[in-house]
Amino acid sequence: MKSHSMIAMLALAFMATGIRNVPAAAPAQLRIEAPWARETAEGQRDGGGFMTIVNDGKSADQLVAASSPVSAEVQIHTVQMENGMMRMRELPEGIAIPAQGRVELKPRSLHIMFIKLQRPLRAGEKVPVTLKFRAGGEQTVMMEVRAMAASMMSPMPAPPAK
Ligand SMILES: [Cu+2]
Repeated sequence: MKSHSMIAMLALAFMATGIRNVPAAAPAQLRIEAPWARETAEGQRDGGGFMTIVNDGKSADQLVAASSPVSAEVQIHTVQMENGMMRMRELPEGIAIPAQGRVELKPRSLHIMFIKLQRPLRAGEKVPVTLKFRAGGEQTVMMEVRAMAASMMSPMPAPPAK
């Protein structure tokens, strides 16, 4: 009898541990770190937004869409080399966010693109952007608008410095 209750206790302890460590079907847990957008010039049509997406969950997710009240559309872009030139390309499928991984959106790499800005993005302000994830649902972040260097006036990525 004594050993039986010991086994029962061990089983309970094991189950409790199991429950704590296995959020099996739970959706991926996504965190957005340091969201920021680049300041835009008066009359500039498009602008870039950046952030790091951290997936604390045990299942992969996908950033599938984004939107913001400051522009008609928000697209998901990458930058690729084509014939020696860096060109932006829309990613219609979005960006995969691996389980327990992190994906950095940064200048000259993955980014979101504000298409047809309603107004310029001014340094110091924060603009809301709603990110839509396939499994994780929607999440709205405030992107801090940062001043850009004079050499980065164009929203298009410049060719790599030699
Ligand atoms: Cu772009």
